[in-house]
Amino acid sequence: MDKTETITRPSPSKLEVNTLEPYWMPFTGNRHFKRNPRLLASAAGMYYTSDDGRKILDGCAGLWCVNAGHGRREITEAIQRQASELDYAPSFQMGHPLAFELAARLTATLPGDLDHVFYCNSGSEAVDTALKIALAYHQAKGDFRRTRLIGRERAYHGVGFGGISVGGITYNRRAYAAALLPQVDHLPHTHDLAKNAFSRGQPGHGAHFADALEQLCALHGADTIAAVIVEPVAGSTGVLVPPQGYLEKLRQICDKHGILLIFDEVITGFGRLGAPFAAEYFGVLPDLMSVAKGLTNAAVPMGAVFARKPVYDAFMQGPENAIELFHGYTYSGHPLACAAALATLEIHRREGLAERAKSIAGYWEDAIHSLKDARHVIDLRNLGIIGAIELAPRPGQPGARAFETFLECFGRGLLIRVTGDTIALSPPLIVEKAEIDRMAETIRAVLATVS
Ligand code: PXG
Repeated sequence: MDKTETITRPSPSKLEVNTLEPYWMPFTGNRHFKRNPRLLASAAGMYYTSDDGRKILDGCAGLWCVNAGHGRREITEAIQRQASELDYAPSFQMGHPLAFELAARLTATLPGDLDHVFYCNSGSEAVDTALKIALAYHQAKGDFRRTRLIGRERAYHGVGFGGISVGGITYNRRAYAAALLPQVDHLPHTHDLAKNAFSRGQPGHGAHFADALEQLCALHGADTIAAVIVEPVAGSTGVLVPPQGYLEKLRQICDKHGILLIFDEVITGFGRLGAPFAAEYFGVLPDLMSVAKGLTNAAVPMGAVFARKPVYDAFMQGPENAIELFHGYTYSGHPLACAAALATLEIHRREGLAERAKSIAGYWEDAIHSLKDARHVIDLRNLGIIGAIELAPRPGQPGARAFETFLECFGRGLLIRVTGDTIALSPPLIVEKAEIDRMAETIRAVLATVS
């Protein structure tokens, strides 16, 4: 597009886009997008409205983050009130009441002795924070050999150097290979189509994938490993549900060897599985938990790390005025984010969103698995209000079939996410049965037209 060209579309929101060129879009084919722009102008409940006035059913809660649905009035008002009362307070050596209130409310709802909260601004920052706390924890305890981090193949832990180092998505690492963290190793991923295709909920086969941690302990020396980080349900890589017994086994091996277990709950947190957190859903308590997204219903960026009592306590030593952890962000516990999070938690509590998700999860599972005979489908996966539809790749063109499906669904008023040749669905937890039906019907119809 010519740089001076002006695009002005008729729009109910009067959104005017002067030029698309200057914005370097994240994880987007910029040239394709700018030739075929897809702009969202407003949102309410389960729907976006595009800039040309079409209603788009949100099949992925934005990017797995708007769990309570769009445009929640209480959240908007809380942000507005907070902005006029206290716009910002320094986060180092100073505080403000809402940050403490939010931490107290969060920890009251967390399982086990996860009773401290460290704030940041995104999932990527939450992951890097959790990894740094894990490393610093062992140092604080005088266990200076534990410097190794273990991630997993196909994992997505955001885009910081820590996150891509423990992450396992090839394209996210390749260009930065020279600068990845040293002393990182990876568990195998748990995807086993031959044994587990079309599993409903947790697949029965594959707990043994956790035994690879014992092998890494033997290889590197268990006493050199600081932490293992996993997504309880891997999302971005195409929705990989943990096999039955797998997470329990990881926990046992970590306990046996004094290794910290980190759950990256950026997408599984805040009701997505039909429980407040995956830790509760699976009955496995991690030592550290990274969250973001649903924490504020995405209305203001915010991330956090939850730490168990012994982790926090290990740092609380030495002179009282000494800084215990050399880490933090200008916007840690930003007042607007805290206000949004408190209002979000109140909506979750009042509307019982995790319970609601649980009560509708069976219907969701049936809808996902109703696509078994749809064209191109080679696997269907689900847990809580997460669904995945894996397509056979078009020969020689990996990802093309799913991307065309995404474009065609958008044209028909349904927003889905695709990664590789997998369609991932994660609507807001307020989704109604009729909307679930529409998602399945639209995808079936579109797959019939995609070559
Ligand atoms: N950890 C996990 C498990 C995530 O899913 C991040 C960390 C990073 O969060 P931030 O806030 O830095 O983006 C994520 C992010 C998708 C998709 O469609 C998933 C994410 C982000 C964008 C798209 O699968 N997850």
